[in-house]
Amino acid sequence: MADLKAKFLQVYAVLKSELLEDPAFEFADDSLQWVDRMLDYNVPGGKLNRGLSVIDSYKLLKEGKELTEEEIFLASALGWCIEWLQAYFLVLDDIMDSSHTRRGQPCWFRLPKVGLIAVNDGVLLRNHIPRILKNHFRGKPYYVDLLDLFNEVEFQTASGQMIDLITTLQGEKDLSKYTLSLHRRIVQYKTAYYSFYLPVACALLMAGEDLEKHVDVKHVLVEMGTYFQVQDDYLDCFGNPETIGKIGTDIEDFKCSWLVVKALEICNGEQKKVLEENYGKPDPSNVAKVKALYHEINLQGVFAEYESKSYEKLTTAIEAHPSKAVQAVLKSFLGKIYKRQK
Ligand code: GPP
Ligand code: MG
Ligand code: MG
Ligand code: MG
Repeated sequence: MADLKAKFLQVYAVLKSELLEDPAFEFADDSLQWVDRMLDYNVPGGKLNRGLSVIDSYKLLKEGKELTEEEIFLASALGWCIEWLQAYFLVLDDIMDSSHTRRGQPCWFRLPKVGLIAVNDGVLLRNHIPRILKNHFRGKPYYVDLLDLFNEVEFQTASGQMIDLITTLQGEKDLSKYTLSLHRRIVQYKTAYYSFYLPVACALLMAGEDLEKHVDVKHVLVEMGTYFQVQDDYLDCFGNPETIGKIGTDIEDFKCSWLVVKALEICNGEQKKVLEENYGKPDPSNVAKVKALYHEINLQGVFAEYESKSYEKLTTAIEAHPSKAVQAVLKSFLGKIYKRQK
């Protein structure tokens, strides 16, 4: 595994240098340096779970057959396309959420020299993906399906992000619209497709599979992605910023987070008033009151219960799948995220 990660990281260096030598654009030294630095700052510094799981999944689909060097390279390149997509989303998401830190460093747009140039960097990151695909997959029978997959998933994510954002609009701040079904819709679209379905779908395409025949796999992965975003919402408030590498902003941002939805379900009239008066305000004293309320109603306990129930449900769904190889892919995913602290 360590060996695979080392190989995966080597592929990043190859892809980056190809992009920097792109014949479609004559980079001057300063633009070359900008892209180089922008990529290193935003692409490889995360957990790399999404990217690595393309190779993992492909390997499991091949049922233990030794992968060729070419297969490892291609699966890694697809994994990096997902990491590029993630970098593009995060650079822009941090602007939209007014976040401060990401992966243990200031958000890219917070750097004095960057600011809103980060918007264009997001566009560039996004445009790198079809260039990587063109460089390495143009001749493959599944090339068109790959392009279509990335486009579809990007559309779904941007649609989820839109709902995430417009539900928080100033002047329409109304907690009564925050329900579990709205939350589900947001997280399914903004997180689950690109984080969970996309890596497995890439591996399936590489293995010559027809994605239309794997709707049941998609269904389980979307459920898993939903669970993953509930964890993200939980960690936004209860996680250790040192460990998760980011400082939460969901309370300040009036987000339709799983925590506030659950709190609204549990609260009595008086507690609801505390939420209404303090949720979605930037002042630390308002945020502290919301957090104190979360503790008072034991949201941590509610989450722990949700977490073990989700694990059980997902395991049952996985074990119902007819293919042992697919089961192994899904179980490996679940194992990586169950009770995660970051
Ligand atoms: C995660 O939401 C969702 C995304 C990163 C998708 C962004 C999509 C765009 C089209 C820009 P989040 O805000 O809870 O993530 P985090 O907690 O990591 O900031
Ligand atoms: Mg965010
Ligand atoms: Mg966001
Ligand atoms: Mg979050």
